[in-house]
Amino acid sequence: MNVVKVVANTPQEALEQIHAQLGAQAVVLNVRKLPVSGVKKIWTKPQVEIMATAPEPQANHEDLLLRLNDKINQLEHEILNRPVAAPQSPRPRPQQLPPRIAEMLQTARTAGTEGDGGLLPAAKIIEQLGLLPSHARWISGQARNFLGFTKPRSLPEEFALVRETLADYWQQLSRRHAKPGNPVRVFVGTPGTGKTTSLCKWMTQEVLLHNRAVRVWRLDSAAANLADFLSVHCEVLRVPVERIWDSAELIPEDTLRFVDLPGVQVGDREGRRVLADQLKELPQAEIHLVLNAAYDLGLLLAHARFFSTLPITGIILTHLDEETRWSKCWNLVLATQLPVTYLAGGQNIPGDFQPAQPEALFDRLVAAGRVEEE
Ligand SMILES: Nc1nc2c(ncn2[C@@H]2O[C@H](COP(=O)(O)OP(=O)(O)OP(=O)(O)O)[C@@H](O)[C@H]2O)c(=O)[nH]1
Ligand SMILES: [Mg+2]
Repeated sequence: MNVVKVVANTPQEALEQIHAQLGAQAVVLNVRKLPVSGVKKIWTKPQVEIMATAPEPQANHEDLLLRLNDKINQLEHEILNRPVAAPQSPRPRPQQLPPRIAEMLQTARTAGTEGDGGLLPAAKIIEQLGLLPSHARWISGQARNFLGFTKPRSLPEEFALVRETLADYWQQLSRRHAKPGNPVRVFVGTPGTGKTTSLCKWMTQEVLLHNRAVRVWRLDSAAANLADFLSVHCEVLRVPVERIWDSAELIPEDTLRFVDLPGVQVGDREGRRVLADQLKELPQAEIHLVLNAAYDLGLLLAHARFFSTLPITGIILTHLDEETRWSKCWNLVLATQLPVTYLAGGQNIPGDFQPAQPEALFDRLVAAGRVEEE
């Protein structure tokens, strides 16, 4: 990766230099204010350092589908030709595709049935890749009821059907929870999941890449909001940051509004009550539950259950630099019936922060299974 570092007096100047060197699509990796030491502080203004790189060339949609089909074909080939494991072998790891899938697929073919428990073989395989059994049964049923269902002729066709069914369900959830216009973006969750970091990443992209006007509210709740780094980051980007929400204040309609709140521990009902009262004051808010994807699924579901009394509109998954079990993402969507809105990874700002795409997440789930197999 060719990383370019630029130091300038303002973020705008730095960005102009980055664009001149790498083009308008440059990806900003990090932004920081350079400290000024000693007596120089008196006459020197702090400078801004931006690190950026050229964007990765994007594969087009058809290429991606071709690659996915190729992967599924390889997967099918491996499953059907896989040697049966020795009887003393330990329980298969959740990400492994056990040999009984091969038997099941064979049975499904020779007997002309759809396999174990009436599940579509593709649903059975994604269960082996980590999808909870109840979700696998659900998706199998849904895929059968999907518009214009005709029995798929091959496993790749069946995977394409499951992929489409899941993506369609995800879009339904997104539409169900979408807020009209330009809602206030609010971040809630347990302490330390990456709420403020996600806000900084999102805000930085909007300011530097899209030139949007942004305002930030760093609010206290039952606990004080100690995120000083948010205020420093806003200062670097020249984004106004407030400590009190004033509902009477008139803000231009195209300004993006972000609200940062301190975390609430699971079980802290008083903290959650105070938070719920604060959320009522924010009109038409898009409320993102920020979850650390490196936690176990059981813990994530417990967190989601605790916050489910709030009007959550979507989930942001952080720490994806530490976690690659993509089945967790699908289990969360299906269990909470909330869309995952953004995926974030790493401590750098803006670093990795992208809208979540259901098709890409399905492809990653399948691809991750393949990597485990190799
Ligand atoms: N590895 C990794 N670290 C992260 C990620 N997101 C945040 N962090 C780190 O996790 C720590 C907590 O991040 P914050 O953004 O302050 O978390 P928060 O949810 O706002 O925390 P509270 O406001 O105290 O509830 C910081 O050290 C971040 O740098 C991520 O995606 N990956
Ligand atoms: Mg915070």
